Amino acid sequence: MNKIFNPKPADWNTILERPTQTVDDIEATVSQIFSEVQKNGDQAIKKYTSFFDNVKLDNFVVSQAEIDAASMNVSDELKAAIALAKTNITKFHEAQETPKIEIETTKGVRCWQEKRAIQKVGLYIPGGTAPLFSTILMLAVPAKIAGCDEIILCTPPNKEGKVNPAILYTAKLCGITKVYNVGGIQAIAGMTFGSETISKVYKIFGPGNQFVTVAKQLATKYGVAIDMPAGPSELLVVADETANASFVASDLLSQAEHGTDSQVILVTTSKKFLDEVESAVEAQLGVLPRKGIATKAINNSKLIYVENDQIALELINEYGPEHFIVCANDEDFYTNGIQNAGSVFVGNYTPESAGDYASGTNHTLPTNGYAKAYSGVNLASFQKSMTFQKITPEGIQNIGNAIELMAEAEGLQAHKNAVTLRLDALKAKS
Ligand code: HSO
Ligand code: ZN
Repeated sequence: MNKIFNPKPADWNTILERPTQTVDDIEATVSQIFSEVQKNGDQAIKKYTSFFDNVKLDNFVVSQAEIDAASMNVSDELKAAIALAKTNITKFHEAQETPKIEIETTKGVRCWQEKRAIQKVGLYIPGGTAPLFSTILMLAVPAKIAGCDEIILCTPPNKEGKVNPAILYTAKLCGITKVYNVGGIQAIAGMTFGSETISKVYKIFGPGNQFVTVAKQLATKYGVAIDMPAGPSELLVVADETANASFVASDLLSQAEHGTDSQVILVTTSKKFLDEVESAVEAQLGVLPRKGIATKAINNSKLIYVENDQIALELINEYGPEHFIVCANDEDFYTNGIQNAGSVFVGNYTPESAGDYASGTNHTLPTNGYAKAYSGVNLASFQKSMTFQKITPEGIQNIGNAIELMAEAEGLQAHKNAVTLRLDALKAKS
């Protein structure tokens, strides 16, 4: 791990630079596949499934029988764990429901705001080295609470052309009935344009590799919304001598094992603690099944010593981590002062894994500094805010003249007329 002592603020950005992602060469491939899927639908989707995933599928709809059968291949213990996680995620996301807001802004002018579900959403669940069935809970639970009418799920086939049973089991548990055995660019293109089999959606959610990320960005050019621009996982821990070095090391490794490009950072006000974490990481890393991946991520990671909490906080806000763990004596200083982070974990007994699976918060979060401007997935991600208004004759008399004057000043006579006609009609009546 790279140790850095008292970095100057002018150097923070360079030190905290994210591992670079090359997207230029991917864009051409993504565009090509998009235009083929737009033109040839299912046939193009199957062609690219065979090309990228090396499986030939006559039909990529996962049958109800297959979805039902998955339950046999998930242990009772795991089912109970998934049920606990689902309960907590449901509780936390149900509590995010907001009431209708209604006020009279001026006498006779009533304005209100209501939420409506996004009718059609597509969830993307990656396969690859770790089948993240927990992400289904994070996306499908709020989608159901919001009341989305159509929730479809795309996930890539494994070498045998099948979907991991835990993914199918969790999808069924969440009430998803349409599961497609399709991944990568072709899945995102399918959800963007629709095909004979896949229905077109209004918003696409979920993590993925660089190809999926670029494909989601291209989807937005065709008017499909996405949850957020995604990037490799990140964790920043701030800790002082009141923290536990092996706990902190385990947290750093938990994010490091996601991918070779994951970024984990320790910021500490104790030089002794910094050394303790370094040794603890080395000790724990050696026995991890995914040590190959985690080692590469750890090699890029930083252990940063700063003189006090104030400097630490400024540096953290400048970085804007996806996950932020606070293991410091003055917790409140950090929880009150943090401006830019996807999700915050407070205290020595709050591992980031808790939020990944079972505490109730969402684990689909902004990376790559997007925490400065984006929220993580939450109930509102599956809703739109709509505004309504109703104006009485008294109301239009109260605000009409202001509208006329402003419309006139903008040179928009027709706008002014829409008010003037009504005010004249009211005058004639009285
Ligand atoms: N930490 C990941 C989510 C996840 N972790 C799923 C385990 N499973 C999001 O950055
Ligand atoms: Zn994780």
